[in-house]
Amino acid sequence: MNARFGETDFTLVEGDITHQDTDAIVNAANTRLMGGSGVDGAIHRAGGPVIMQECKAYIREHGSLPVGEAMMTTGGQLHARYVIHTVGPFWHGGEHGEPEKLASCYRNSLRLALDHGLKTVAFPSISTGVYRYPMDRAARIALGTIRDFCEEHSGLEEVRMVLFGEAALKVYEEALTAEKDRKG
Ligand code: AR6
Repeated sequence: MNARFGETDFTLVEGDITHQDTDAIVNAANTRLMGGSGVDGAIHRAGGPVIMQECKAYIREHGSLPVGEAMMTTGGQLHARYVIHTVGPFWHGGEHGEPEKLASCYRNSLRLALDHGLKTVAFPSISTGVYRYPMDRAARIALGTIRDFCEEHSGLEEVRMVLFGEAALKVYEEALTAEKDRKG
């Protein structure tokens, strides 16, 4: 399913984030950038040790990456040249700033991509695995934030969301239909 947000093509696809051929893929990381399961584990496995080396160097220099922030490493052996690491919020019921923090993940990742002159970016559904953010709520935030950013900034050719499995894709497709109805 596709949409046009400002000058940017937006696409929803089912698949594996590590297989994407975009300039950058986004990692659903943790504040210590130490790797983990889910997307994080898959990216480090597929990209090789150079990504972890760069994450460790970043932590030594800057300390932990706060929730909602983003940093970038190279992509190692991935098709994507870069990995943007962002830390989603853990779901504590929605009254602890989770929506704002999740929106920051998408905004800061897109800003980083633009600042580095990248044209195409692929996101997974941040926070909806280990961090237990309800998928339908996360989808609304992801789509609304990406749309607002792309309508305010030119330079990105494609933003892709890569959903793991048919059920996740369906949730995002319904959210995209609602988003189109909301804003036209
Ligand atoms: N490609 C695309 N999506 C995937 C893939 C994949 N290869 N694998 C899982 N997903 P998660 P989080 C989906 O847990 O919730 C890690 O341990 C998955 O079905 O990867 O932000 C980190 O180190 C889910 O919908 O990220 C952190 O500690 C979504 O990607 C913590 O987990 C996100 O699931 C971050 O948790």
